[in-house]
Amino acid sequence: MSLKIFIDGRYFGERDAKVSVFDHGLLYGDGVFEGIRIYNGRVFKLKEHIDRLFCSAKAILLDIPMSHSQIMRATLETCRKNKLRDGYIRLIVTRGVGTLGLNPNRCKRGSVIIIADKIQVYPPELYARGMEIVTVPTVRNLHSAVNPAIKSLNYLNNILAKIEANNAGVEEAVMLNSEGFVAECTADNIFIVKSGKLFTPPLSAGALYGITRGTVIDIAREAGIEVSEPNLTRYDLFNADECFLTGTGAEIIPVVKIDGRVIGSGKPGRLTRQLVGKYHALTKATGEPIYV
Ligand code: PXG
Repeated sequence: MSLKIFIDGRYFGERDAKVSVFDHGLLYGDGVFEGIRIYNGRVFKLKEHIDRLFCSAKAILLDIPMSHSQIMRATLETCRKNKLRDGYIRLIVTRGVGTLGLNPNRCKRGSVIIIADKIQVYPPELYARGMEIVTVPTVRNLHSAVNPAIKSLNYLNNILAKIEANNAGVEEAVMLNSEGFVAECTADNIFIVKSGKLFTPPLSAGALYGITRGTVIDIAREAGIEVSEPNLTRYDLFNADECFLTGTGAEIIPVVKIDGRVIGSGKPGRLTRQLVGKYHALTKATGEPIYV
């Protein structure tokens, strides 16, 4: 069955779901997006994702031509039309159709696209064994250039880092900022455990305000685990007891080797496994119901 894709208030089949070659989303990466998960017939953290979409849009002076509640309803409707119980939603707002010049004022109206599909996840062995990651030469965008808090369609900074990770034979890269502090990975935030406490880089180090990151911080604090957000160096990563990444796609994935250094015991750690259990329980039990 062909997917039904929402574009500006109408639904199109996969073959007909197209945007103009004059859309500045394509010409310049001018737009914002969100990646959202569907678990068990519910959209997980939908409000938080739409809030972040509006924050990203505000930062780039992009008027979203729908309200928060209209986007919420259209997202749920798109899930229903595609009969999904588990899956992945890509919410995109582009600057819209303009001229061959980067001036966004030439674009009359932003375009809203919602794709809801099945999800491809990392293989289960990777979660069981833990993954290996490397730090890469490409540094995270400066705040003063393109703020990494903006989830924009301009992902080349991350893509270059991903290529460098692939070239090193691993799946994910740790990106440092221009001062050499740990920022985040290409599509995930990073955490370490040291002496029973949880640490993750601050947003000011160049991390996205990850929704999974926020959820994990809440879960950990509720379980009485101390969480702080200091600047971290590669040395801190190498000497951690445990390490894991968080993201909508990856959920919580243990890391067991960084730049050739074995982390902790070389196996997914106890605290990481505890958080994974709590996270899975939350994804199953909460979220915006699709079928009511
Ligand atoms: N950092 C970056 C740069 C991201 O793009 C995260 C951290 C994690 O944030 P959330 O809010 O998801 O916990 C992201 C999220 C994909 C995909 O298709 C990428 C993301 C999310 C979902 C899917 O590669 N990136």
